[in-house]
Amino acid sequence: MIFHVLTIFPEFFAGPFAHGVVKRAQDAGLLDIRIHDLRDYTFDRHRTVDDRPFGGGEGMVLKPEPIFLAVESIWPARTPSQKVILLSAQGPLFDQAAANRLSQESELLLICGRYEGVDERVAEHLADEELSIGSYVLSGGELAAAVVLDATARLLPGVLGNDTSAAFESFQETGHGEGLLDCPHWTRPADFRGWKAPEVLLNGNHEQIRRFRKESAIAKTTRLRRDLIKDGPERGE
Ligand code: 9D3
Repeated sequence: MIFHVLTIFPEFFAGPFAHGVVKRAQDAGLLDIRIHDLRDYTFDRHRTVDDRPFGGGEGMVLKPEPIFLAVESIWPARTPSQKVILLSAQGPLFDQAAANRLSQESELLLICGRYEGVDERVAEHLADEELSIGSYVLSGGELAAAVVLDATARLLPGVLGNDTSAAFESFQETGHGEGLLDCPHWTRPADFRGWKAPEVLLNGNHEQIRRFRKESAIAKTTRLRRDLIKDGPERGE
């Protein structure tokens, strides 16, 4: 899968993609990440990418010309399989279902917003969709692009030892198993500062272990994420 990222901070991405799963996926040739500097698509002396908002108000807005020109240079003959995603605080929320969906694409271009926002013509006439990673204010789309790329790349066939067969699709993660958080985990030492790992996990009885994990997943979900429990109240009380 090919990911293009369009940003005014290309150096930002040296860190997030140089480690772990994303790094290994690139080294294995399963993932190709190409970072593009938006300022390379400007022609004035100051390499201007932003301007003041029509109608007045605080802050600056990313201009449309460099963004359209960048996409048209990256994809001179853009096909319907080449999808543009605008990371913006206004988009619908990115979740595991969206990651599953994006992992089926072959080539994506992520546009990172900055300042007060991006000229609306980018959302209207260039992007296939807008995505936000959560209901909080970030200072730009770069962190969001890294999140979307990481969550999507780890689902690619072969990346996490994911099966490359057709069966793989039906096993794609839903985010929380059967609507539950993962069960809690322990590792050695069995006694750490007097805090003991549950005895049942050490006794080798796999039927007991399976039941303990199911029960502790339900208990943890009830405590931390009651909103995930089906038929339960939306908000804990
Ligand atoms: C303070 C400015 N906000 C008015 C209430 C609007 C605003 C403009 C620009 C809010 C955030 C941003 C920059 N954020 C993003 O570009 C962004 C983002 C986010 O802020 N939250 C969650 N996901 C994303 S994806 C891109």
